Amino acid sequence: MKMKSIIFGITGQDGSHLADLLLNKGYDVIGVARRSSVDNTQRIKHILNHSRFQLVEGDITDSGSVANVLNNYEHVDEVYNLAAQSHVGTSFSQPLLTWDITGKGCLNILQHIKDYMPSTRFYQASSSEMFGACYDRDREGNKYQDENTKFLPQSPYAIAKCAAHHSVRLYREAYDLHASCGILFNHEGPRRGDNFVTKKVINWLADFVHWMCDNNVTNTSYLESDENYIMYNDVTFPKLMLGNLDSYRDWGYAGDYVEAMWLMLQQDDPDDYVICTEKTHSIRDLLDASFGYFNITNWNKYVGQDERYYRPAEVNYLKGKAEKARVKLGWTPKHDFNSLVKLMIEEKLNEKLSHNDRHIKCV
Ligand code: NAP
Ligand code: F7E
Repeated sequence: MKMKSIIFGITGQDGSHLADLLLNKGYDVIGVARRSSVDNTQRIKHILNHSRFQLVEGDITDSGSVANVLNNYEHVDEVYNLAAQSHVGTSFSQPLLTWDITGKGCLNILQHIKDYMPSTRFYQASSSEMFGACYDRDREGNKYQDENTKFLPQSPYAIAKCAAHHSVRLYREAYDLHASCGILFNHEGPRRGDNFVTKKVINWLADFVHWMCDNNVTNTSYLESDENYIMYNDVTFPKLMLGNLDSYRDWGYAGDYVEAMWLMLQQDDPDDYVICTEKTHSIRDLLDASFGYFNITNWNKYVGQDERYYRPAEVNYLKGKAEKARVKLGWTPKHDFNSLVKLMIEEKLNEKLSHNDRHIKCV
């Protein structure tokens, strides 16, 4: 029989990748998107007319809306909750909204599943941000986080994710639901939102390289810079403004990570799994790799720091251990940090080339 799934958060990075995966596996996919005054379907344009895909309106902060969506379908095999206010920085300025969406939203879905569709399998998008300031050490003294590491959340986002995570555990144990959490470390790709650090750096670089081409800058040594701008003769380009450059993240590719979500729901027993690459890099490493792609070594000349992008509390170090996922799910990531950066840059350059026919290989 054909499998049926519902994805909350369909318009987001992961929702779009997961829909691709499930459609390829032959599922019927119902994607839930909240009402928006502008088109929010950019990432799912390619599947909107797919015969097994249906887009419906719904908002996870409204339990009536969640019920309307879920009541509309019979024999739903799997529900994925990927919906969230997912920006950590924004969660400091909008903590209550973040709580309602990222924390309470999950409970709205869980409660409905418990009451009306207890045999449906449920996936919750938990996050490595829940570890916050906590880590363990291996025998060599290296820091890592896995399923046994304590949570010490450092943002309203992470607190909301912890609440959702514990709700899933409780409902699994108390009501015998097949409900699992993927504790996913940072994952990125060409569909990543523009205000996350990887995408922000790569978008800026693509624009900068185009600016150099447009102005016939054939060698970066001709460029000068001040606090805010890069200068060439009488033309200027704004510097890349970032916040903390010293945090470390375990970055993987979103397309690999949605595979792990699906695998969790195929297991006989529900459980929680850490999903990561087991490697960590700083924001400085990200700058080395992405500027390095264009053979620009001295990125300090082009990058500034701005108070606005610092957070009131930071997660300094994330590096996961995915042994449980490797052993139980048979999951391993296909992309590493360098191939991820290359993939994101090349997709961005292709996108720009298809918008206007300019050549950017002049550096
Ligand atoms: P994303 O691109 O920000 O997508 C979030 C999705 O949630 C969007 O479709 C958004 O809709 C939707 N949404 C927000 N508020 C909603 C509401 N009230 N009702 C219904 N839908 C709502 O995030 P992502 O990177 O795909 O991440 C997917 C999930 O994994 C999120 O829960 C995130 O917190 C979690 N996570 C992400 C990472 C990562 O590195 N990407 C790591 C760990 C965990 P709009 O398009 O209308 O905004
Ligand atoms: O920041 C630093 C920033 O916003 C990464 C979400 O998907 O992954 C993501 O959360 C690091 C932080 O991701 C800028 O301070 C410096 O240390 O790309 P990010 P995040 O906060 O790690 C987790 C696992 C999730 O669950 C979240 O949903 O980069 N940083 N300068 C900056 N970050 C941003 N955004 N912008 C800057 O200018």
